[in-house]
Amino acid sequence: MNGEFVAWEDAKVHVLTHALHYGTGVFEGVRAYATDQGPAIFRHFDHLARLEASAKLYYMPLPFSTEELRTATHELISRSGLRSCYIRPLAFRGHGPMGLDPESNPVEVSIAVWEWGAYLGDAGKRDGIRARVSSWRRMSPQSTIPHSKATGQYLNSVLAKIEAKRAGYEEAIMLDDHGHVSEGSGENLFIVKDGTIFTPPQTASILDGISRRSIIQIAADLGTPVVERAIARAELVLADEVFLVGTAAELTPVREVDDIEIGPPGEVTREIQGIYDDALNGRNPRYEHWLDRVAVPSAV
Ligand code: PPE
Repeated sequence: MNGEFVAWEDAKVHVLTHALHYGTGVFEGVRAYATDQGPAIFRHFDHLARLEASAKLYYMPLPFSTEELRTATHELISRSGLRSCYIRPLAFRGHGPMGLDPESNPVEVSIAVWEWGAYLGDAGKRDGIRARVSSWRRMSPQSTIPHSKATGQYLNSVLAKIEAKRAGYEEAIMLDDHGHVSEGSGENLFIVKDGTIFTPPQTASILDGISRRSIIQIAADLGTPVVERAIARAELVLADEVFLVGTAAELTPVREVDDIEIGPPGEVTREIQGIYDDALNGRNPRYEHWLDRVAVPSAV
């Protein structure tokens, strides 16, 4: 936290922290996986680059370089003793003047690690989840910045998630302000139709997901065509396969949308999920360059 290692119970902020009042923070969600050669952080550089981009879009200068954040994360994992973990870097406007102009508030930075299992459940990863199209639209780029992973913007996802859960579904799928499919509350979305994979484009109010990029690369390497284009709501239920991808959710199939059965996880989903799981867990040499390996003291 702000350059120091702080015990879990001491990692606290003042109630007048600017970001608590106005949502002026940016963050990342990253995972490290236990491999034969110790913990490996998946696409760490890409996540840190996106953190910088998120901060830039909100006029927030980061007080640490990417390399400093990377080194601190390595040491944090090493000290924690965790072999696999979720990693949450956060940069936010701290305690200072109140009011909407944050530019003289300090930018504080923390990184936390903890164990976090399957985000949409182990059964969800295996058998697929039930999703509904949200009544809430994904935030418009005309009012905030979908490309920035900013804390305040997550109120939008929180509303969608609460609505979906209370109605008995595991996840919400949000449309953009044109009524085209955008993404899940915390995942990007893919559909498969007649052997082609489709995913909403950068202009559909999506977060530029790092799992999304990885899936596009894996599909390209398999020779499976991937098309980034606007997706109509009806195409979700008419798809052969639907799946969600994100750091927390990894690759989670969707078996039902709006109470209409799509079916158990299909062939394309299964194949890509298998390759992706191997890549995450350091079992596929082809994707070794995606791993940032953490040196930890060997067990005594
Ligand atoms: N869209 C949204 C809105 C989103 O929050 C995420 C990640 C993604 C897409 C996928 O991005 P990526 O992780 O780079 O593939 N959501 C993070 C936060 C989840 C949370 O509940 O917190 C995550 O998966 O870590």
